[in-house]
Amino acid sequence: MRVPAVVVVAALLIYRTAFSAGDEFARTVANNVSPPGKVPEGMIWIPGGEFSMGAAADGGGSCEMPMASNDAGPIHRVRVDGFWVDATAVTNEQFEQFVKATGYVTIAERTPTKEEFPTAPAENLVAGSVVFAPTDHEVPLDNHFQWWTYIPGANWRHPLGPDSDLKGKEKYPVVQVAYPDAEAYAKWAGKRLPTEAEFEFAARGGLSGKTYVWGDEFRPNGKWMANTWQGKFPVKDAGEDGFAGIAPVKRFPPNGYGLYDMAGNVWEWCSDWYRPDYYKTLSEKGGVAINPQGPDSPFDPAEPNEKKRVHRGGSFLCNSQYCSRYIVGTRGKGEVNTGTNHLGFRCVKSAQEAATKLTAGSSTVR
Ligand SMILES: [Ca+2]
Ligand SMILES: [Cu+2]
Repeated sequence: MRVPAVVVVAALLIYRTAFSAGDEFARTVANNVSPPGKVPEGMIWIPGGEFSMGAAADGGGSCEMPMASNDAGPIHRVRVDGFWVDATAVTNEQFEQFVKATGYVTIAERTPTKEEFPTAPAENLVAGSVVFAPTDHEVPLDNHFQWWTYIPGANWRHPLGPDSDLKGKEKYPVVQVAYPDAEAYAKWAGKRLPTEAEFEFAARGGLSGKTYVWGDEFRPNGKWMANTWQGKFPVKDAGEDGFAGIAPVKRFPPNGYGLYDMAGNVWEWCSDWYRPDYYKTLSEKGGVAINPQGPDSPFDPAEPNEKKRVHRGGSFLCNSQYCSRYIVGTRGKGEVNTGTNHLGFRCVKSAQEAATKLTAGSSTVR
């Protein structure tokens, strides 16, 4: 099943050539706006501005789903208004506060109903979620069901299944949250989920067209900059970066804006519907896309019946063999009601009104 390296290289060259036209990054021009008012706790002011969005290469893989086209291209010009963003992914202790305050029950904790899944046998209608399990031997990387399994009893309190818990994991990102769960948390916190454009603007940390959120070198001076996978995927995570599996927040250096784990550790929900051709649509319109919110409806040709939203950032499972989506600008996607143990979120807060007042006629090049 393994493809000779020479074929891969040839395919990559053809691919690069085919996609090179228009794949050019221009400089990030940040808005010249001061943070409006007091800093909300745990958040960081992102000035917003104009930037080149997308990735020149898609990293040659796609985590859960094989991909027919480069959904992170073409590179196109986008402008976002200033906003606040959580410095880290939402942690277990933060999510716990929300649940305590509201009594909220996450999707993974709810028993699926006969109405939702009319054809499923009754014994399959069990609350649970999707968990990664390493394989005991090398496998062809063409079928993600080899390492993803639906585990009854898996949910945010038991991220790997009923036998797992959150003891000592207060500062770990909450996982096993579906999109409506993340949305409910955000609403409670007086925040919202980021658009994909906001996420990428924040992730780039003021840099323009770099491969990673910190620059062009994966390990500058030998330093690990993000929690990813080392070793043979999906057999054994060697954990050379200090973590085999998920890490607490703030264990790797922040990006230029002071944001942690904008690449690696856990994927994060964005509010945009997923369509692989969305950037193409924006790019064909020409000009600068202002505060893009994603397409009006979701469509993934790989699974046309599923409603998916965008995931960003990549996770501790990302690796150069299968899915290198810790590369900034690359995209992920997921069915809205499905959580996994490598998917979390962080929130943003609009400062649009205040920012508009401040920017009137004063937008300058940084
Ligand atoms: Ca790791
Ligand atoms: Cu990945």
